[in-house]
Amino acid sequence: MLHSALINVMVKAARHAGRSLKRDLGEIENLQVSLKGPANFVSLADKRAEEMLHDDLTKARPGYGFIGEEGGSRIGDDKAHTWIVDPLDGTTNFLHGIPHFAISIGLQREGTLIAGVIYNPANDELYTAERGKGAFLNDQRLRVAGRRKLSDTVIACGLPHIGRGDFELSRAELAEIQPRVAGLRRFGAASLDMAFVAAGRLDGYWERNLQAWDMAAGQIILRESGGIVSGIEGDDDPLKTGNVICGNEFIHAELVKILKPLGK
Ligand code: 2AM
Ligand code: CA
Ligand code: CA
Ligand code: CA
Repeated sequence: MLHSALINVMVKAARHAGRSLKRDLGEIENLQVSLKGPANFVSLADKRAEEMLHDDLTKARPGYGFIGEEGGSRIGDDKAHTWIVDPLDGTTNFLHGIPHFAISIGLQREGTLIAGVIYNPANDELYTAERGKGAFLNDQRLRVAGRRKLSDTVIACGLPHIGRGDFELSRAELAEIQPRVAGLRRFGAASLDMAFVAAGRLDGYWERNLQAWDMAAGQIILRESGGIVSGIEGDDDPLKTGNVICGNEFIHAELVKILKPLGK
């Protein structure tokens, strides 16, 4: 797989931080877990990985802005470009030894996503995309699934937990979606949920109350796989609203039709 120079920079940084996460996964008991809020965990693993990503990306592209979950924003001299980084998406899985988590790196130019990389070091799955050039899982070109009937689909969602989200709204969403689909899943890492839709493993995914770093890379990988990504309104920007619905054009539309009225 021949990557562009830009994707190479992102992949090298992701693999470097991925090795750190893999080491840390082997000694979870030493990771000094702390709470940023109720059930909002952060550990040395998140912080180490973010520092490595910040250093590698900044060395390769000096001046680019950087938004990371654990470091907040840093403004650079180059006002056009901004990295949007989640050093460890799926911290709760990670801290439980569940090998379903990822590093997520998105790049915006003048407010438009131009590249994305999502990497799960536990199974070495690497998702890449560049605007106009398609999306890939390792060497394989990605395309969203073609199913058109909700009754044939496997859909993933996010669920609120202690300290985050609207439980009543979530129950209303599940009550509508669950009886209409072939399978409902909750994996716990938003970036990988989006990557799975891009790869056609999942037919759709929705979640509320996310942050830009959960979705930036996923958004461009999905679009380059022929998928549709929006907020719950159907035409809003997930990076602004923090809500996301994705799927192929048919399943995306079906999910919007059901979920949009519930949030009112
Ligand atoms: P994280 O592991 O990087 O925190 C699971 O539903 C998804 O929601 C994960 O991608 C997770 O990202 C994110 N998430 C978990 N807790 C969160 C919180 N308190 N606020 C915002 N996003 C959160
Ligand atoms: Ca977090
Ligand atoms: Ca995240
Ligand atoms: Ca994170």
